[in-house]
Amino acid sequence: MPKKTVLLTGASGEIGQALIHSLAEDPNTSLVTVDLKPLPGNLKGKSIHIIGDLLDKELLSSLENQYQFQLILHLAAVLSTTAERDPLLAHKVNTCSTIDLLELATRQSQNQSLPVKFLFPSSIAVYGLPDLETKQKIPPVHEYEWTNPTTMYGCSKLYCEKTGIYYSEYFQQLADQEPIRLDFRALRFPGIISTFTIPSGGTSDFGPEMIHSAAQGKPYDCFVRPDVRIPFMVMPDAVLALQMLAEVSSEKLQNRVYNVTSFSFSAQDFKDLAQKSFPGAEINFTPDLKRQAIVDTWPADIDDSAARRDWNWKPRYDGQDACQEYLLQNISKQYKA
Ligand code: AKB
Repeated sequence: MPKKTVLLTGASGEIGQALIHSLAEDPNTSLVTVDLKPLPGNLKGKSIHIIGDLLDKELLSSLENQYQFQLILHLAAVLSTTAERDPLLAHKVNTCSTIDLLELATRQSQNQSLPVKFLFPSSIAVYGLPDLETKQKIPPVHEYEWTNPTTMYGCSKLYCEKTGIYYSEYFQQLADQEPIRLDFRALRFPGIISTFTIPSGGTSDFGPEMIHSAAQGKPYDCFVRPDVRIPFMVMPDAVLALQMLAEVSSEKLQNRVYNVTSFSFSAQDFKDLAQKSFPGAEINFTPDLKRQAIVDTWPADIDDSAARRDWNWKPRYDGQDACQEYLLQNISKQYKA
């Protein structure tokens, strides 16, 4: 069987690192990774790693000339808090790099006469609820509701979703002959929690930061109110969702953009979980009103029934106990070493 060539951008980030572990296990995959940073030592040798900036046109043309990709996982992005501090940087990194890669994937789809699959991690940040009262009373939000983002990160993710759909469905729609187009698929992720890495620059980071601080015996000052609630999932489920969506045949997909979620936790739920597992953990709440206001526009829960219907999505870890099994046990081991 000929090897499948996969491009993974943002490879040194949290999801990127987790994905490399599983992608590199497949002997039929040749993995090319790109990031501004080197890979951590435990991932060295698992891919052809290129250190570089996706905004560098020369880097992109050398990737295009050297490889024919069948799958692109475009993870590189500036997260929501960092993006608010530098919206222009977020625009460049999040949207310009995406459009350049969509162009590359389109050319390669045509050269190979085969749609290149383009997997894109979107986010609950594409939603923008007008006020807390609405957040508290509405049912889990569907993909087509409340898409009025209030952050540059959310705007850029929504723009990339729409542009990906455009390249998949309408690119060169005026041409005499229907072109071969790429196959764009996106997941709207909730906050993600990993045992092995700590996020940075996000606004859902209060959950993972609290658990990691408690595991290290460090005090934690939470930047949102105790009642602030959003959806979350643990890293193995984020990887599972990307892999499932990459593998499902296109006939089964009724959408190109899917919500995926696992459990909804408030900041207080995280505190309870952390203190149950690490008795004596010191956790206080000192809300940063501006960051908290961002989380207040994100839904408390999202509806992922379309993913369940079309590609049998189901998280492996979907509750407090399961979360404890993956997260807390592994985290204790990590910090004991
Ligand atoms: C962030 O907080 O920016 C991200 C997200 C919710 O997409 N973790």
